[in-house]
Amino acid sequence: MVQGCEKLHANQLTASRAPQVSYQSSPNLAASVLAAFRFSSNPSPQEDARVLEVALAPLAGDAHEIWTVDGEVISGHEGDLRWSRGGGWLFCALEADERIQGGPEGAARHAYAALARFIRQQPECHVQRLWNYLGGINRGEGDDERYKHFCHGRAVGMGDWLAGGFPAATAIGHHAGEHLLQVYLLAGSSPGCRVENPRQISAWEYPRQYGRTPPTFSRATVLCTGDALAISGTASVIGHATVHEGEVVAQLDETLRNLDALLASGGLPEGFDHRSPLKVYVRHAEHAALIHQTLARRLPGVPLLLLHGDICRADLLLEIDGWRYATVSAG
Ligand code: 3EB
Repeated sequence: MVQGCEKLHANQLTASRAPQVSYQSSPNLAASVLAAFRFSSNPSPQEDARVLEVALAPLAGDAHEIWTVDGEVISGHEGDLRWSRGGGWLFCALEADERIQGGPEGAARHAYAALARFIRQQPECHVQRLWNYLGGINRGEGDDERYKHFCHGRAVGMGDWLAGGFPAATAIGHHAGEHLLQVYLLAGSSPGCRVENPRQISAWEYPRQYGRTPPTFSRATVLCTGDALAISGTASVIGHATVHEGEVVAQLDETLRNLDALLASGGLPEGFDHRSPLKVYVRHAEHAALIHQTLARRLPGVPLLLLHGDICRADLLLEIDGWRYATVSAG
């Protein structure tokens, strides 16, 4: 990926292993915490640049996600960006206000242009994973759906920044008002490796029916350290089509088949284990118990965090993203 990276500073750590991601009920913000997310239906701004309140209500599981790295983390703010770095990794987040930036398209354009400007200057300039949360994601008909405006603004804001290979991503609708766009990312000092799913068409090649501007993400990234797969939002999609409309368990089964295909495609061992945290975005809160029970049976021991969010296609009832580590750590 050609990203115009500055030379790595001599004193800059090069990552030797992936950030360790876990869900916790009451986290302690140790010096080695790169980022801490609290999932909540009404997020409030946080002083600590590593802490982000994400506008999704938890439905089951421990509502804090913690990323820990090897080494001390430093952090700061720059304009409306917040960042932290340590152990060879960079976390960066931006919250944009659609009322100021011009709706979902303008907010996405602003967010991605600002992130590009900042990240390009950093030693850890290789984006491996991106998350996007916006309100009212399915409101609007056809090409006017807010998600499609977001996709267009994201592509324009990115420009040629990630043209060498889109990172893995998630885009989910929150319920905390239509003006808030939250975007955050993980970057490293060398490129990750993009992974596609042979069961699915690449999102950037989706046909016209899904919008003027196709979504710009890949299905997963093998992190530059080679020891973890960062998995994009994965749903009940085959080829480019949604399958099992209206059937929540069948959508869950299809999603699990897509996750298995991604592990194989990324060269990871089969299955998920106690170190493979998965976030499950659930459109209808009343489906949470059934989804949780089914997943707990299919994936015993896997840390699960269920969140109340809208999937970017109105006919999708759930989506799953997460991490799969290549080896079991001693710690
Ligand atoms: C799909 O497979 C479902 O726009 O960044 C999944 C992950 C989806 C990321 C994005 C969209 C995005 O097309 C939707």
